[in-house]
Formats: sequence, C-alpha cells, structure tokens
Amino acid sequence: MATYVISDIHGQYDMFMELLEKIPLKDSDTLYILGDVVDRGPHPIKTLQKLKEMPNVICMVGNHELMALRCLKLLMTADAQSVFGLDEEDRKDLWMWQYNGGLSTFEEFRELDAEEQQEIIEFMSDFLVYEEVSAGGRDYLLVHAGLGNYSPEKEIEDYSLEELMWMRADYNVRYFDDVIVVTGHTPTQQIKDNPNPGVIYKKNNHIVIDCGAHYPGGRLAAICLDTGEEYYSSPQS
Ligand SMILES: [Mn+2]
Repeated sequence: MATYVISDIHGQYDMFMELLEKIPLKDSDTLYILGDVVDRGPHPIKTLQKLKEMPNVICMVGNHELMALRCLKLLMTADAQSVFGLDEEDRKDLWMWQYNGGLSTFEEFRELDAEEQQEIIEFMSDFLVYEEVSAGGRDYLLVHAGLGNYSPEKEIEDYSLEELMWMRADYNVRYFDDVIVVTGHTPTQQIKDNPNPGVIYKKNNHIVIDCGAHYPGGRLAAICLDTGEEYYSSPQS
C-alpha cells in the first residue's frame, strides 16, 4: 500500500520506463503523477498511453496539460481556413503552447487515428486538480505548482487553476503545520540558493520533486511518501 509520486515527465518516456524499473511498484501501491506529462520531450503521447494502461496510476493536471488540452481541441475542430480565422485569444494560446514546448505533443498526437486522439483527450480531461493523501502516518497535499496567492485562511478549493498550476510555490513559507505540500513545476535546479540542485528538495513542509528531466544533466525523480526513499533516472545527456 505504498504511495509514490513522480512529476514533470515532459515526454521523457525512456526516463520514465527506467524509473519504473527502479521503483518496487506493486499492484497494491499507488503512483501519483503530479502533472506536466506532456510537451518539451520527445514522447509525450507515448507516455500518456503508458500511464493510461497502468491500473495503479492516478494523474494530476499540470499547466502543460491545460495548454495542450485547450490547443489540441482547438486544432481538432479547425480546418486550415479556420486556423487563419482564429480570434486573438485562440491565436495567443496556440502561440503560448508552442513557445512552451507543445510541438512534440502536437507531432505525436497528429499521428494517432481519430479514436486514439479522442482517448487521449478524454484521459487528460480526467486528471485531478489536487489530491490529499496520507502515507506513513503523515498527511500530504499533492498539487502541480503550489498555492499561488497563499493565505492561511484560504481553503484548497478556493484556489484558482492559475494559482495551482502556474504560480510557483513559496518554499520559505510553511503553508501548513500538519500537511506536507508535494509539488513539481519548478525544477530544483531553479530554486534560489538550493545547495543540491537536481535532487528532491525539502523545506518548511514542502517537497519539490521536479528534478528537471528535460535539462542537460537533469533527472526524473520519484519519492515514496511512506519511507521518504528517493529514486532517480539516469541524467539527461
Ligand atoms: Mn508546470
């Protein structure tokens, strides 16, 4: 009944498969994926298809799934003529997605037949926004990016998607005394004054597990919440 968490796979299918060989994942265990499965890396759709067939995986949504879902739906309904006629908001969203590495997702998605495309859209649409879990006698909140505009008075359901998916967590603030917040989104290489970049980061009841799988030297990481044990893929070349 162990609980494992991985985040920000970003299309790194081979790293994910390597990590799965290292994690002693049993059928009775649960693996949570904290969002940003898609974009940047070479095989976002192949990774989604793998996750989809794993019975003990629960996926949460990241800002990249939000972008991909919106843009893929847009492109699926648009013929060439209507792409040119897209309104400003749609054009900006498409551009923003491509700017953030959406091309690899688009390229793999367009190779699927219509039924497979629909399955991928439906799979991503079912991703959870956040999850509260208990493991090893402690309580955890699993969410992609963090609690933007944090306030101790605010309930988790009062946060907007923007605040949970895009805005970066403040690791200098202890959000809860009795709940550890597990996030991805910010590679630990990007955390200011972090003495161990590329390693899972723990501070003030935060655990940050994005170890920058798409960076040169970055890795895909997993943590077992019951034991605190950490697992890493080989570094990105
Ligand atoms: Mn993200």
